Amino acid sequence: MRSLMKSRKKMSRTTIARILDAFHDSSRVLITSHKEPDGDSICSQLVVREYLESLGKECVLFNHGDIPARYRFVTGVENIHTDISAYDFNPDLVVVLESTSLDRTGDVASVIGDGVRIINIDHHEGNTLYGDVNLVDDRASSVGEMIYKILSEDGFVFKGTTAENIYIAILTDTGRFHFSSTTPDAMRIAADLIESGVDTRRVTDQVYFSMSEPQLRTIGEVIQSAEVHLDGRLCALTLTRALLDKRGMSFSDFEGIVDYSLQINGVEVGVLFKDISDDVTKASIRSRSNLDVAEIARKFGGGGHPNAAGVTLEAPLDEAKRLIIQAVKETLDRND
Ligand SMILES: [Mn+2]
Repeated sequence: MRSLMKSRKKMSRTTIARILDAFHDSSRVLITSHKEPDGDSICSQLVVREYLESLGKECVLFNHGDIPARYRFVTGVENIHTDISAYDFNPDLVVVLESTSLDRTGDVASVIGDGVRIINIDHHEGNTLYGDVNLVDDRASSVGEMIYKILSEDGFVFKGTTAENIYIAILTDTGRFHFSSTTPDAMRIAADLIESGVDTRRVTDQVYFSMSEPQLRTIGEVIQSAEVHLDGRLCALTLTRALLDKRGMSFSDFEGIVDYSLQINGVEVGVLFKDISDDVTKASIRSRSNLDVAEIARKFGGGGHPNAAGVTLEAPLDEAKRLIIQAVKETLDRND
C-alpha cells in the first residue's frame, strides 16, 4: 500500500478533494462518458453511480451509443440509458469520464444545460479541460484506476460489484495487462481487487471468451480479408455493414477486434476500418512500437492514446483507407 500512496501524488490531492466536495455537495448527478462507450467508461460510470448512491444522491447515466455485446453481462449495465430523446433530468452536477472534449459525449453534450458544474475525469492526452474541475492523468491505465484512487481518498471500500467493475475497467483498458499502460499502480490496484474477491477467471471469460458462433465466424471473415501494406508494417482489417447485415449483427458486437490487426509479426500499425455509412468511415488505429497513432488520428479530427487511437472520417471506405494508410506511411517515413 505504501507505494500506492506515494504514486497517488501523481494526481493532485487538491483536485481530488475538490471533486469529493462537489460529489458531497450535489444532489442530482448526470454521469456520462464518450460516444460508443468501452469497458473502462461503462464500468467507471457504474462505480461512480454506486458510490454516489451510497451517499444518497440521485444519479442518471446516459451514453451516446450502444453498450458493446461483451459488456452486457456487467452488473448494473441496464442502468445506462442510450435513448437521448427520453432524457428528462435536471442535474446539479455532471460527471464526464474518458472524454477529451465535451463533444466526445455525442448527443449527451446537447442536454447539458449552461451553468451546471462539470467534473472532467480523463486519462487521454490532449484533454481540453472543459470542466469546472479537471482531473487528467495520462499516465493512468484507465479512468477506472483514477476512480479507485479518488474514491479511496473518501474511504470508499471496493467490494462485490464495485471491485469487479474497476477490475474490468483496468483489464480491458490495458488489453488484459498487455499494453504499456500496464503500470505498477494498475497491477497493485488489480491485486487489491482480487484480494477483495474478484473472480478473475470468470470475468475474463465473460469479456473475452463468450462470443456467439456468428460472432466468431464474422471475425474469421474479417481476418480472412486482412490487407498488409507498407512492406508488412501496416495491417488493415475491414468490418463492413454488408457483412454485419448478412449475419444480423451490429458494430457494437465487435468491440476489440482491432486487436487482431497487430497479430502479424513485423506489423507496427494495425487499423480497423468500419463503413458507418456510405460517406462516413471509422478507423481504429493501434501501434505496438513507440509510434504515436493518436497524432495520426488528430490529423483527421480524432484522438486517443499513443498506442490506441480512433477517428471518424467524412469519407467513403476506400477514400478513408487511402488517407489513413498514406498518413501512416508519412509517419513511418519520418521516424525511419
Ligand atoms: Mn479508458
